[in-house]
Amino acid sequence: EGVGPQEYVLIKLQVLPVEEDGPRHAKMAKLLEMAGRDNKKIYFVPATLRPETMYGQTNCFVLPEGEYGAYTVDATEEIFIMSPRSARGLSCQTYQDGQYYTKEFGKIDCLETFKGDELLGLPLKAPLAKYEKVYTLPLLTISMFKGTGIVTSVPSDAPDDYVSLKALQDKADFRAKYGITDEMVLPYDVVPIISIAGYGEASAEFMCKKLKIKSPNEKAKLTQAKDETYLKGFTIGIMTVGPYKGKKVSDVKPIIRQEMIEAGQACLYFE
Ligand code: A2H
Repeated sequence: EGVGPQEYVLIKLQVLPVEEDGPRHAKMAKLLEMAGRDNKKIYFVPATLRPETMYGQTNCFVLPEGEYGAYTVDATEEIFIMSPRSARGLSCQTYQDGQYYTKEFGKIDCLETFKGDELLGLPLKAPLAKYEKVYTLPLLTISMFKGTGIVTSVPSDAPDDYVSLKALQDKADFRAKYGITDEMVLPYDVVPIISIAGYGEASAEFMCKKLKIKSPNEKAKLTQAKDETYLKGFTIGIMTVGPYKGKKVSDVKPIIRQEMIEAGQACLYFE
């Protein structure tokens, strides 16, 4: 795509103690215990192009059939959950001051592997989000060849996220199939965060309703909704929450990105 690499912002969503006893979260419970002994935190690290929308996070998506790993990140002394492909990519990139993410360039340390299914229904702490706790939910359209294979969900501004969360909220059988409880989805209303003239304060929801998009499989309509909201959000969007309330998205996007990086809530990833 285009010239040069794409810059993504990896958002760090911290894994909270597992809430169910079953076998599904056994590996994560063990990893949390081990990490706790070393005073380390474990994070899901979705890649995003829209760091300024993190106020609107309602959940985090993983691909149920995807293969993921838990990787040591020496530069931050943390553990990242991501695709093996992105872990290799990250290990060849610098964190700060020319220091690599991993101790040695290109050397990755995988502590555990997971099938996406084993990562569903986990509680996370998402930076800047209104909700204290959000859950990992299934998204079947995730590509394991892009970003980290994990997507943080902002249904107010991402049409894909809106229809996917809505499908889980509307369909009890869809939730049941992936072991997702009512508590993990029903309390999570769309959070209005960016006002766009003519599109209201939740442009993705507005466009999905206008185009009558009912399912994550309606690719053409979703692309139309995405193209329109993405461009408009950046060019004429105004923040309606947070410390930059009233400011233009195009002005504050780089500031919010930088603040999140400096606060240890995010880091950069190129591919
Ligand atoms: B964006 P591009 Cl609010 N599979 O983040 C599918 N989608 C992925 C992905 C993967 N492996 N990795 C990242 N993404 C999503 C926020 C957002 C995003 C908003 C609005 C639009 C938007 C919240 N989700 O993206 O192909 C991530 O969703 C519109 C394209 O590299 C990421 O940014 O251009 C975006 O797609 C990266 O897509």
